[in-house]
Amino acid sequence: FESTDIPLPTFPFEEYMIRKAEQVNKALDEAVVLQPPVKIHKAMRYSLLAGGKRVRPLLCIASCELVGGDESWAMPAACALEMIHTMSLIHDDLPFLDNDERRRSKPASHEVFGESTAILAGDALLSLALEHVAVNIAGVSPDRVVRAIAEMCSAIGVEGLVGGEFVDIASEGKDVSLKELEYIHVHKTAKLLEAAVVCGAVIGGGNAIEVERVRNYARCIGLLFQVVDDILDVTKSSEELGKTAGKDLASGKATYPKLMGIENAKSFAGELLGQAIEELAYFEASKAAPLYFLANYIASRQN
Ligand code: GRG
Repeated sequence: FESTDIPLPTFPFEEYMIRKAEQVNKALDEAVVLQPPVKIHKAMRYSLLAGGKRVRPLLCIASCELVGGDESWAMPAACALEMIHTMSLIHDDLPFLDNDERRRSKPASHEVFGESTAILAGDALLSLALEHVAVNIAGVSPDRVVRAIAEMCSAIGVEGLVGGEFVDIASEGKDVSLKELEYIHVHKTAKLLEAAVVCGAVIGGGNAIEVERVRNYARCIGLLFQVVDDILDVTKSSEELGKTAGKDLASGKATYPKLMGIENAKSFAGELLGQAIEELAYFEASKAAPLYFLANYIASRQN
């Protein structure tokens, strides 16, 4: 489902991703200092610095730069988004939620530090995220900072991650309709990706039209992210099927391929990618290139 009919601008995307991810990793490393009480700080750093594609920070920075902002303005928000994402993964892996022993190719936080420390490390990352934005954004007017924080909070709470997780848990063992599946994915996955690009555009000084365009772009790639995830679950090699994909299939969890068939799920992914790219047509192509390639990366990723 690559958008083969749309000409690719020339852009060193891989180099861009590596460079930006390095900057983000450095900023994250500096944001959580190892200090007493050591165990909880270790747990926070363990999960935050355990790898990860850094998609949300990259979206935030790319969106800020798209509307003429500077990377340094967006960096505290980019780090905050990764802290929020990481805390949601720590909590999601807990035995009473998804009960996953591994995350980002390493033992899950609760396996290493115990459940209570994992819960508290997640809580600490969440509050640090918001504090980090409020305290560390420099050179940006306070009203933009407040708007960015509000956008993040809405992606965290019942209109976002919490709401999506709640409905996901509530629908366990039941037949899930396509509409319910979309609700879960929009809230569990798409909202934080949306917050990432919107925060970037707001911090970068984007006008209302620009913010709306990137918001629409993000809504498409957010859902695309999950549709692709579901397709990967089906198409992963049989060797990998013993792990996460196998678990999802065995648990009878609803997925796009299950509800609409693999071919329809692939077409849906193609449509979402096309729509996302259409939203970017509003911007100068050279400036929109990072977001353009990020959408293609999400569509064609293999993990
Ligand atoms: C936010 C207060 C609060 C609580 C958390 C547990 C929970 C509520 C929500 C679950 C959220 C969740 C685990 C959503 C799935 C998100 C997702 C698509 C994860 C995979 O993202 P990638 O592929 O992972 O970007 P990496 O490791 O690359 O960062």
